[in-house]
Amino acid sequence: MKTLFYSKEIKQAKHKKNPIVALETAVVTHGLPYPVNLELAQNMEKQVRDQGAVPATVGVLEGKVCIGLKPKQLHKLAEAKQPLKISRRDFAGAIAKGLNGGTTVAGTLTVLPQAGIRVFATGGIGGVHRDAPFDISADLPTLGQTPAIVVCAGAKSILDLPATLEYLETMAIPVIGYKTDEFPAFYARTSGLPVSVRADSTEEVTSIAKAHWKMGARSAVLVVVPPPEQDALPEAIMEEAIAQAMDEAQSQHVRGQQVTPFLLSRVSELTGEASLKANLSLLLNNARVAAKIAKALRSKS
Ligand code: PSU
Ligand code: MN
Repeated sequence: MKTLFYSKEIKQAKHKKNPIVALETAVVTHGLPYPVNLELAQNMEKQVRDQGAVPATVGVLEGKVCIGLKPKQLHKLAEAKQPLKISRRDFAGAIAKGLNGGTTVAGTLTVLPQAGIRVFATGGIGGVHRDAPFDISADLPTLGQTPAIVVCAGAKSILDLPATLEYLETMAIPVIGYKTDEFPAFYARTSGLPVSVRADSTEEVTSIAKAHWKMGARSAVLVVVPPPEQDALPEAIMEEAIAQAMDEAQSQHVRGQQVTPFLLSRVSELTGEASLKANLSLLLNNARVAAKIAKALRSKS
């Protein structure tokens, strides 16, 4: 059975060994409303192309796991009615039933080794939830099992960030601060928490990743990039919105996979346009940095 369906562009890029950057689609199906989600996905692909790399947007359409989406397919996913949120465990059901869905960080990571893609850009990773330490995103163990360079803006402070960093340490995942010593908190550039190693260039990132894998590790390296200064929000502004969103989640009995999208959209609503601006800005920035890393990785190997 054919499991992965590659676009023509990705087939060619793989053949020519061009730098490729994987992009997730849970942000399209569950992170942003239509049509902002479609524009964002198209703009992330453009950022990657402008840097001379090829975007491989990953998504599931009618049960087919696609690596690289044609413009029409991306549009379909962005407009899909009740698409699935596809983490690692959800592929099986989606494939067997022929459904549509956006892949989370864990979902996207799942296909990368088979697709031979090493670099992946996203907004923020999932983690250990506050007040529910048994709710741990599958992003964390999957990062622990997948040799890839994952570029993100840290994790949102809707999560327990110290516990999330502990889990990353347990899973042997270097947390590389890109031009920073501090773990960013998605909307905010700071969290007061340290990264495990700092890199000041994309070449330094690839040197660290290669050394990690040469030492026998099979885990990812996480590159954390603070959101662009002009669009970032202060840490304190976020906290009030997060507290309220968490109260609402509890009183409305929001559970399981719904927790993260619920908290993210409530925090966005409560903080207004500013958080949306920060969100879009950091996603595009991460795509750019990831494309540069993919090029640096190619040019040295
Ligand atoms: N964190 C964010 N934005 C996001 C997500 C997380 O700041 O869009 C999405 C990602 O796709 C991530 C997923 O992989 O939510 C994690 O969901 P869960 O906590 O249910 O594993
Ligand atoms: Mn969860």
